[in-house]
Amino acid sequence: MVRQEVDGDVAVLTLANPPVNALGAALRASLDEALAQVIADQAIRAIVLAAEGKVFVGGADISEFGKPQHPPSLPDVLERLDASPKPVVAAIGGAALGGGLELAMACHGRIAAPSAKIGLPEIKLGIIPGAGGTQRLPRLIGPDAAFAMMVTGEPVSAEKAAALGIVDSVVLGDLVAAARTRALEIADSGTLPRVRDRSDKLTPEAREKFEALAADAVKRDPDATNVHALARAVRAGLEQDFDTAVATERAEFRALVEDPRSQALRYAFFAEREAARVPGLPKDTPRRPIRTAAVIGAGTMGGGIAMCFANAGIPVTVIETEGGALARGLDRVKGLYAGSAKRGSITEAQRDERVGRITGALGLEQAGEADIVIEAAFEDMGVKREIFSKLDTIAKPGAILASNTSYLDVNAIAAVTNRPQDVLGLHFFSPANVMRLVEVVRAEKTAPDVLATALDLGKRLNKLPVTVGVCFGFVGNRMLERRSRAGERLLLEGALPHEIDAAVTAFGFRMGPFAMGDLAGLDIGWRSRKDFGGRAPVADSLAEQGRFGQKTGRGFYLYPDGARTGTRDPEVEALIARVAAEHGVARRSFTPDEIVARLMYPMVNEGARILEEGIAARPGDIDTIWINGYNWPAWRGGPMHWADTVGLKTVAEALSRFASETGDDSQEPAPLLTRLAAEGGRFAGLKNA
Ligand code: T1G
Repeated sequence: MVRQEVDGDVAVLTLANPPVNALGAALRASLDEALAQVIADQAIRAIVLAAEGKVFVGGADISEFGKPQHPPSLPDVLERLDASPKPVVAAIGGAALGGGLELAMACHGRIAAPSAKIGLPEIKLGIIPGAGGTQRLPRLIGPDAAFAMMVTGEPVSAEKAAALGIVDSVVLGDLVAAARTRALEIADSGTLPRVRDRSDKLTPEAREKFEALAADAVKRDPDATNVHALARAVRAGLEQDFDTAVATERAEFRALVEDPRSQALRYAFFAEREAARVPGLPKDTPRRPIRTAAVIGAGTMGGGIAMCFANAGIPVTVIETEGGALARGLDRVKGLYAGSAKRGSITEAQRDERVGRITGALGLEQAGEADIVIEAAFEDMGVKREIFSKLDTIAKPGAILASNTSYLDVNAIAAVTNRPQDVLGLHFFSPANVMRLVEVVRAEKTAPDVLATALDLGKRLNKLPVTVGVCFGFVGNRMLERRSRAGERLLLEGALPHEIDAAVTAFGFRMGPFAMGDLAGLDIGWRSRKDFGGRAPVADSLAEQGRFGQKTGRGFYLYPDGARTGTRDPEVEALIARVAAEHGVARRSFTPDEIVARLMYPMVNEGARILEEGIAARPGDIDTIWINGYNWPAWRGGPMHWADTVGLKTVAEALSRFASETGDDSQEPAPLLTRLAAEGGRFAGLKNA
């Protein structure tokens, strides 16, 4: 837990609690005891606090929240540092996050390695720093800069941390030796520079800037209880003495730990990491080397996928069948990189490096040397089967053959090759170079090493790969189809497009389904329904009139003069009434809560079926998909976690009611949901399916 070494009259304490030195109860106790010993040891003049592994301290142990706290608490350990008559200097060799940074700020000095990331990400977990962070950071860098850092939760580089004044210096080479020197310098100086004693940064100007930032933040997200709490905690530090303000912060923090938003965000944090573990896929499964890639299709998706490889340093060939499409695709990619460089999100050198890793080529035979080939061609089974049967003879032995299909049967695609074990789906989400989620579609014959390689590749591409099984729409789109169908039905029953969109955005989505449809283009769904069957009477009627949405200036809404936000169109509302009459559907008004239930419960029901069929291994995988692929509000934890908070009995009873109201018996609760509801169970209680 904490190793002690003595080097002359300096004690070096090294935290060792893999994988991230999280400050769980055992580590806190071990650190507290070690500090007590070296502080009491007359032979020791100064102390260095170091850590093992690539992370300095990843924060408090999030898995302990909401459970009985074992002493000493982190504030107790920091009080020991405050009371220390000897200097303690932190040697920050890696990420110092949350409680890790709070620990370092309670030291008398901080030396960082160039690779260290420094931050207080608590806001992302629906809480705020709870061990002095809202008090010490403002004393180091001012309440304005501190609030700005804490309200986004984004870490800064070691260099930036030094420029701000969070760390004293950034040192290449032997970090502990540098920290040792600094600790002895402080010991020799005869003074103990405690952050809590500083007030030079707490100026009226800085306070004014802080209050303006706080007002903005609260206005931007009025329901974010933790943003309000963060403002109150920082303000307390400007109005109360240090210890009183720390107590204020602690009270705010403890209240937030019990907040359902924070419980959902902490659930999502672990669900995302759990998704990387595929039941039955041993950790030591061999991987195939991926040194080069080929993407078939230079369209929006193909170009975006190619950018993911180029961004990860993997050379990639983009293959088209004709020169014009290839040139247009490559130009689009170059334009995207130019935009990023112009905005400063990448340097010009990075732009040129990444563009340089993407080669255009004509003809499938150019894919012959690639370690992985990703097909991103037209969403048509005939096209895909033709491509895969050719790739079967062109791709080198052992190459992984992946389809970026959003819906289609990957087993049927694999079946046209003589190497079904090398075939799987990699369903990227648009825009592929931005969205983190990738549904890794495991076909019946996909070999374990191919799946393991694809999951590692997903992480290497800085994506969030979640393993799913083969069915129409896999997990995300299969559930989305249920919400779309429910939305269409609601239109016929009397809820207007803007009422439905308003209920969905109030629920926490960035956009409602109809505004989203107008943005994506109503022609896409219309064509897909024509190919795969299914009817959306209102959306189809609009598409048949050429009302495709923003791209035609009219869809569910009107977009006069290229407006980006739609306005209500009486013509559409009259059309809906006509279609409802044709279908003999009586109309009535709906409350926002009814709209949310009618849209989201069928999704949850489909999620239950997906679990029953083993298409997803666990409810957390479904939630991870919806938070990262469809912008389900993370503070609601995803559809399955949210259903647990609603109560599965409530959900099941409502679904039965919807089935009888709409005559659609596919709304009847799935057997798994019925069983859990009857037992008073929760999806969270399910072990891996
Ligand atoms: N607590 C418990 N487990 C943690 C953890 C944490 N803080 N951080 C990571 N893990 C686990 C994670 O679940 C995974 O487990 C393994 O470590 C590797 O994680 C009092 C209250 C540090 C940048 O929010 O951002 O301090 O799946 O895959 O990609 O004010 O982990 O292997 O079983 O993410 O190398 C604030 C959260 C806490 C940082 C490393 N701290 N962690 O990234 O590894 S609240 C955070 C991260 C707090 C104080 C407050 C990242 C990382 P498993 P990983 P990585």
